[in-house]
Amino acid sequence: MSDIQSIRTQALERLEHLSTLEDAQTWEADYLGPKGAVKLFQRSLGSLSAEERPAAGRAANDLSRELTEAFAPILERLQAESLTAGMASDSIDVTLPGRTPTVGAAHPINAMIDELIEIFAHMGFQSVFGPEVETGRYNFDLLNIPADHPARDVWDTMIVQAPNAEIIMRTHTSPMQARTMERMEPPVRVIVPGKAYRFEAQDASHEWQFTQLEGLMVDKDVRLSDLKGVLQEMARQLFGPERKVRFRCDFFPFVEPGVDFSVDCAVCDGKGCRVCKYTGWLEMGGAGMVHPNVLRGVGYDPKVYSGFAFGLGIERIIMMKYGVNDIRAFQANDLRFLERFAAAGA
Ligand code: FA5
Repeated sequence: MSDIQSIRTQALERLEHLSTLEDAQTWEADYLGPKGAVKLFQRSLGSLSAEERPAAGRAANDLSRELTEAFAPILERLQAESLTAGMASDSIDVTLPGRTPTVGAAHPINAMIDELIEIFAHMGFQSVFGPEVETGRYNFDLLNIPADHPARDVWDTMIVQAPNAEIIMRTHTSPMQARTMERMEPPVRVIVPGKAYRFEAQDASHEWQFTQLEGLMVDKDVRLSDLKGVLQEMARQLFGPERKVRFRCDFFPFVEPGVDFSVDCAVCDGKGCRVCKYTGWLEMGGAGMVHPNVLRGVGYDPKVYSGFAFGLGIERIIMMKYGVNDIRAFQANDLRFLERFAAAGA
């Protein structure tokens, strides 16, 4: 019996000093495990006399219960402490700032197309889209540019199907004028955003593939002043309420009269700066009253109907609005350039 007393004293004494989960596991094995002191004592009961055995057996059972009960809360506390320590050392540092996920944004050209669609929708224009691979008939013939016309040379055409150059990459969005009028009766009020292609040397303001916005309005009594009003409104919406539009005579075979149109420079307020090359004006595109031959070509009677058309370069508008000085940046896929527009909410 003195054995069991000393096991109890020693076990309770060690229990008080347990400070880690490993210590606790060792203690449990030493006293309560299958080879622990209590079990060994129980196994040794057989060597006792018949009188001593019952009391010793009871004492062993009492001790086993007492130690189990005393050990349980200590084990629970050490397990909880070990879990907290593990989380602090090898998992998440909740104080670190999170990683911002990369969020995509529309390409500046697509964002500008959306902006233009919205502006023109408010003026009653619907958006239509057409093929980038065109026939000479729509790209030239129906636009009053016959095969032998010198103006055909102005458009540096990319030929898809030689030798008669009938299938080409469209050199402008104007072929959609005839395609739209063939499908619709007046009144016609459309814009056509889309890609155009020209076989020309690239520089800071010229690309071989670029984007245009065509506009076409045909009805009874459409006048040059309507064209001016529509483009003025577009410029105000794009660049601010103070903007003015300027028209100067220009030649395009499919309009009569033909004009080029510019907007006074928003950067210097028309005073002259690097962006507008010190002229105070930024050229945006060509325009004019639809030529009677174009109207006739699609079966409209020019004595009844009149209309205006315009075509502008979308990259050039973005360049003006955001001060981009090289058109080649739009297709270079440099994220530093593209992210500027995402940040501007363009
Ligand atoms: C035309 O393409 C005519 N179709 C515009 C038009 C439509 C006139 C309807 C009358 C009536 P032009 O070649 O000037 O015209 O091009 C119009 C605009 O497209 C230019 O002012 C410019 O902003 C843009 N552009 C033309 N060529 C390029 C190019 N290589 N790179 C980038 N933008 C270009």
